[in-house]
Amino acid sequence: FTATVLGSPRIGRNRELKKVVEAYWAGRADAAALAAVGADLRRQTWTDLRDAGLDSIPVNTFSYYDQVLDTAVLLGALPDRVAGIDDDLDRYFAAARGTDSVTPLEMTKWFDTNYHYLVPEITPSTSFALDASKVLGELGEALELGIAARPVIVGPVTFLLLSKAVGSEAPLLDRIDELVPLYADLLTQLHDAGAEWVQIDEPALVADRTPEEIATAKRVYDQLSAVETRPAILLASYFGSLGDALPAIASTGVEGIAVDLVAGSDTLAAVPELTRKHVVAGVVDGRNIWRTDLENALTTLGTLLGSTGSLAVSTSCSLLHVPYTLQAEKNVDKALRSWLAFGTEKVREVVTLATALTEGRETVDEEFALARAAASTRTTDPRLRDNAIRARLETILASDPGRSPADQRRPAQAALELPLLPTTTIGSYPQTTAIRVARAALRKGEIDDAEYLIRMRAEIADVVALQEELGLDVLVHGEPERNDMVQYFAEQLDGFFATENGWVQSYGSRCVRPPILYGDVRRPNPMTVSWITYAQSLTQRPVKGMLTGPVTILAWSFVRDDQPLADSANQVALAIRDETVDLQGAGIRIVQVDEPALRELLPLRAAEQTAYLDWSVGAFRLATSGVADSTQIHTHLCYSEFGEVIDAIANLDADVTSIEAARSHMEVLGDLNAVGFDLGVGPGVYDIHSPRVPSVEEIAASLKEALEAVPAERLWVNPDCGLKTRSPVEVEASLRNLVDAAKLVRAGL
Ligand code: THG
Ligand code: ZN
Repeated sequence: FTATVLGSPRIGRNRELKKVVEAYWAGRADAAALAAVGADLRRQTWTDLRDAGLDSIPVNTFSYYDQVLDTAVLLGALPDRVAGIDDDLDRYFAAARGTDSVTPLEMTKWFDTNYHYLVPEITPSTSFALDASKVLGELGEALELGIAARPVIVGPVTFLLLSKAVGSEAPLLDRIDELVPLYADLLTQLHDAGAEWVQIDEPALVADRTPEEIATAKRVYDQLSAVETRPAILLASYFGSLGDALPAIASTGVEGIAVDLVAGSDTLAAVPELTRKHVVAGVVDGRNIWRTDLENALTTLGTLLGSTGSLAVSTSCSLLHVPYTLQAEKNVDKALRSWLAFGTEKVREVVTLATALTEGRETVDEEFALARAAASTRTTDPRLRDNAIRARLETILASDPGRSPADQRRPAQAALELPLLPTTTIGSYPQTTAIRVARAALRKGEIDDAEYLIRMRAEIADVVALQEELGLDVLVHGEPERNDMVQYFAEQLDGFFATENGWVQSYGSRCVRPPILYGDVRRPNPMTVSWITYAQSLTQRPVKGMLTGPVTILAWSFVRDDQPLADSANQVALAIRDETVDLQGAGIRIVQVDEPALRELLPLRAAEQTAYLDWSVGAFRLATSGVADSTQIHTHLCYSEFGEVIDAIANLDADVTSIEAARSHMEVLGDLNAVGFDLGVGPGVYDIHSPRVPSVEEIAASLKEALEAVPAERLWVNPDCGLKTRSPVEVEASLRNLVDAAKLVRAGL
């Protein structure tokens, strides 16, 4: 084949799958309705890809929840605790979401993307068994429609490397020999069902792998390619370079290898075995939304012709990570529109490039001319270069001494007159029905800005009154005016475009609309000051200003590809810095700059991590060093798996850091101590992801445990994350206990 993509979005152009899945969970749709929507979406996806001109079409990329969970089902590796649930679909969703009596699988980030997968749990007693019904079903449906279907499955090496070993310390890759026969059997079944090609995804091979792991991968594909009756195997890599894994894989009998030529930089000419392989060249970026430079891509493809057996054009990874189509955007200006390509448009680029390759460039001259014209307006558009902003940034970067040392800031902040073990919350309060109703009414034009303001202020007043009554020490305004924090800031900053319908699946049925950062960042007006100062006007206690940090804003946006990410981060940081200074000027004495995504952007390869941590920490410090010593800077990080970023967290130099640590206090605090962290820290004392109300005793015990690792002068008391998703009743009860627990422990100091 000559033109393909590695996968497609599946949530539906209008989020049809999200809606029916959520209706099924709520008992408003039955399994038949769910199946019908799924079948419809698959048919539509495949026929669209075929009609666009692809000659090999990925199937089995559909999922009711997640492709890694589907792989666990394929291999008979669901956890024992759901085994008693008879219905297949209900068992599947129980593993994904839990039930009243069953905890769900953990969820974590899919490599360095914003997609989250469910982490299979493998125990010593897991006995793998093949259940190929889903992939065979989709293959059958597609073949019946006359689609040139290429089933896609997650490979055994990636499956084991992404799973979690439970009840054993041994590396899960040791279990590979249990999986190989299952995959071999699957290959034969797919062949017998009519598949000519199968795509086996092994993205784990683009991260740092030991020589032993690479040798294992080679052995696995030696064995699988030795299976007699099977489709041709396309080993798909994406999200980076294969590095040493490339010659290893190329030396096996697999027929095809997909390489990511956008995120990766493998030199194919250095691997002679590739002259006997079908190489699927990922030259169209599957993860970002920029129009491809066709000229450049065709040049790359041209250089590969000599070093590959045969060549196909593809996206660099599945299109799962971009919105369906630019056609759904009505409010994009003409210039910006011409620079963009979403899913549908990327498929067209793949076909154009494949046509240029096989039939000559002149047959698609028009497409090339359009791409060239767009590229040239993108270099000259004034929005991409604001010289005043750039000059100001340069000046600050060159002259900013940074904040004073922490031991100078501490006395300056004593005027806050906080007690030992100060109590606070992370920022958001429950998004009540009244808030949602007001937002919807504003959107539909049923109420005007003035009425919206009145309603949001009423929410803020309620939240402030509640916190005073509960006796919290540092208050927040509750963020009623924000739905998604990144979208909220992007809407107010020049240089960002917020899409109307650019939904991308984040996990399960949940989606986000990442804003598009296309130009230089400018903050035309203060973004949060009026909300925070209103809250502060209602109380004598300090109210924290709430901002999102530059790294998180970038991590959850589509970013510029025409300058280093570090430069974009500094521009966003400058806007956030200006906001902190304005908050301070308006009398706000504590400002929190959240970086929940600091860990998310960490490069997959260790060699690139130091540089990333340097610029990301630098951007945070730039954002927070404009204020006086007397202004207390807080930050919040959403996870406790610090690992390789622990030094970076200390280097953020925030006066107070709140972290998710309801589960293992001592571990996280011990890790922080080990890197010499000596600033304020608020390890979450209860888990907001559960509806359970923690008791006073429980929270007090948790605080006492924390006090064994951290002196009382540095310990803060807070939940482990924002309260947006909880009910008001749970929040009030939990916070009452939290304040009581803090008092109890304080009294014993
Ligand atoms: N904001 C953004 N990106 C994110 C997160 C975020 N990426 C990582 C993480 N947080 C993902 N978590 C979520 C949690 C909830 C939802 C989406 C991602 C969610 N989405 C609504 C839905 O699908 O119904 C739509 C929200 C909306 O209207 O904007 O609930 O916090 N940018
Ligand atoms: Zn959090």
